[in-house]
Amino acid sequence: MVDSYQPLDHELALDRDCTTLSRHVFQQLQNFGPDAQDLSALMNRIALAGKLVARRLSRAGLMEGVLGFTGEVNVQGETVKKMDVYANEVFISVFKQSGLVCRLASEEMEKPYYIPENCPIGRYTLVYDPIDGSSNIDTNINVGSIFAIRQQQGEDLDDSASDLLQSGRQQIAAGYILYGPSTMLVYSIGKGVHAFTLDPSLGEFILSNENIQTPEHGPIYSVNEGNFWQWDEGIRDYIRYMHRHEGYTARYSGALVGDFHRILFQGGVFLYPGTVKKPEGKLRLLYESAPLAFLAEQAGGRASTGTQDILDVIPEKLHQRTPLIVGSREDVALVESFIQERAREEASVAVKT
Ligand code: P6P
Repeated sequence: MVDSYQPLDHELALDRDCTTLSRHVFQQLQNFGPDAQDLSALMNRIALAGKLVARRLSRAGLMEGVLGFTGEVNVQGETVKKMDVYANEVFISVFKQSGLVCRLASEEMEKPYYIPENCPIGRYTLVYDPIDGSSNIDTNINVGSIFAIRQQQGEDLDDSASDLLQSGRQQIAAGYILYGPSTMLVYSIGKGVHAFTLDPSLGEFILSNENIQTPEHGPIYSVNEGNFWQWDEGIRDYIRYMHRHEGYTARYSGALVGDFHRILFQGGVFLYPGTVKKPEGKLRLLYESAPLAFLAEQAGGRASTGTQDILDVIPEKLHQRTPLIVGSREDVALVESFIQERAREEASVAVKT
């Protein structure tokens, strides 16, 4: 028995190429029980959806009917891109006949989509934003898909999916797929955050970054400063602080997944605050902010509305929006401190008047 066996380089490379998503789930859970089997299969289906969307995006400019608008407006009141519809249908298709997921709740659908043949068996719900940042698609800039898996609770006999209106701490798994120079799938099942890179030659997502930790602090702040005059004073005070102090740099792509991915790896903060027109913010809670908040906390970071942890917010409706401040612990706290300072000042003025 060789007790200090050193694997050869090609053995290390082969082992790495065999660390697919489904195997990684089992490695984390250290068992092959029914729940582990479910999660492994669920992640495999997510990976398939990512590959189908990535394939279409990679050839969008060469194919008829892929780019541009459908002429429809979705439940969010946003114009729908052809790619939004395609990606939404991809997720539905890969979960049909899977026996895994009973319901899919999507940004693109007013009500959840039920897969009745799966419901007696699959008690999971997939909540997802099939293509986030679709305004970037026609100019070939990165976009993403965001997902979370929740356990269906109760029978949902009236198809109201009211059991989905629970805090993000009920999420079993969450992640995103970033369609960038390479296609990456980043996920967590509550045991750290891990990234897989699609190897087109294999057609597999292969483990590329394990146990990602977001730095306590980073130089990047990511926000659409075009909304400056619509923000509350506390956010404006924070932005003025960014402008007046060295060591900060702005990065903003207009697509949440890419902006979040940068913060996850390099540190700093992404924020989409409420505005005068949209005090609740633009980003959706259930399938955008809560999944990313789950990842942020798993990577040692934080996610806040500005006054409350995102993962503690209990939605009152499926497509509820929320302000989002997410990233390094110190940087999220700095934004919150400006909000709190303004609130104190406004409270003391109110007392005096
Ligand atoms: P704005 C894309 O439409 C999106 O939902 C997110 O991906 C992105 O972070 C945000 O909206 C961009 O919004 O108002 O800066 O264009």
